[in-house]
Amino acid sequence: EKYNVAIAGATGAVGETFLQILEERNFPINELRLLASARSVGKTIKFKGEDYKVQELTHDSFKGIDIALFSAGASRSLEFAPSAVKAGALVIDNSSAFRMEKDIPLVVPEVNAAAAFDNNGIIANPNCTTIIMVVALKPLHDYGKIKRVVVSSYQSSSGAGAQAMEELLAQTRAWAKGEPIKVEKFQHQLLFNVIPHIDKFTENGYTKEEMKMFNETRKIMGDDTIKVTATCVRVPVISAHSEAVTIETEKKITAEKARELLSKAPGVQVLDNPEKNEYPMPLFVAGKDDCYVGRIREDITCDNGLTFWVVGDQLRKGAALNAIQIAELFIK
Ligand code: A2P
Ligand code: 11C
Repeated sequence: EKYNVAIAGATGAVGETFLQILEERNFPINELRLLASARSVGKTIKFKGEDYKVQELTHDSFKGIDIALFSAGASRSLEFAPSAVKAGALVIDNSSAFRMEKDIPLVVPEVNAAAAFDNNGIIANPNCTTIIMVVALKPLHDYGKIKRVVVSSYQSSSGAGAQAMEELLAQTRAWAKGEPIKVEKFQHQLLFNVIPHIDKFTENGYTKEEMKMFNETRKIMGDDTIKVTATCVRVPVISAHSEAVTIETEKKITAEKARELLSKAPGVQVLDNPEKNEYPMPLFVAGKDDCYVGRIREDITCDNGLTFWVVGDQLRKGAALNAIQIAELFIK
């Protein structure tokens, strides 16, 4: 069977990755409809060697569509996803619009694939930083039950979209030419800097990105007792998010046991050879599908503590790949 697939936000950073991954995985596509803003109408995008014209995203864009992949921002999802559902499409939404809605599943296939089938037409794709963390947490939680997570993220510029990624490149070129450095997409210059501020600040002092890690982790893992304290930081990296994670578990997990559990976990690769200076880094992980874990060690400051480092390509596993893996749960 082949499916009619629409991509809302086809010209964006995630949209481009959707196309790459659909092609790589040879997703069974009958018709492909590429949607973006009026600004992009008339642009052509190549898929499997053929040119596709970008169309404007409207309420009428979804006639005959089976699967609609959304990544055009939360307000576009809120506005247009219901129209896609009405037209009979299954919506997989990459934005934060629906993630915490009670009757909308929030899915990472390695963690809670079954939840996807209990949907009313929309399935939410979690935040990229959360996805990358939970694929590593899942096998550890199943074994030792996680009580608390302390995480600091090192998020790349492309997490904020194609134009934000371009801003870091433009700042680099401007610096090299001795020209003034322009700041538009981020709050501050990102080149030669790190910015401890992703998404808006909330009343409790955490940012929305940090609260997504708290709330989404509980929903995906199906355990409202897990506590997550996150500090989310933008770093001058092009692609792939890194995270330093410390967990406290009910049952002790030794470093050796963690290595064994993580080596067997789907979607995870262990790369942990400190004697050879081998650990995951964004330059190595960008473009890869799996999340890579290294620097696994027992926390010397608490009894059942474990510390590790995880890196994932946030445009792939953190966004487009996860969404397509959700779609693959439904194809025959
Ligand atoms: P466009 O390129 O036409 O602006 P990114 O996350 O990389 O910034 O990408 C955002 C995606 O969302 C792009 O494909 C962008 O299309 C799309 N988008 C932004 N605003 C709108 C809108 N008002 N209607 C439809 N698509 C939009
Ligand atoms: C970033 N993680 O790197 C963010 C972008 O909730 O989907 C994704 C925001 C979201 O900027």
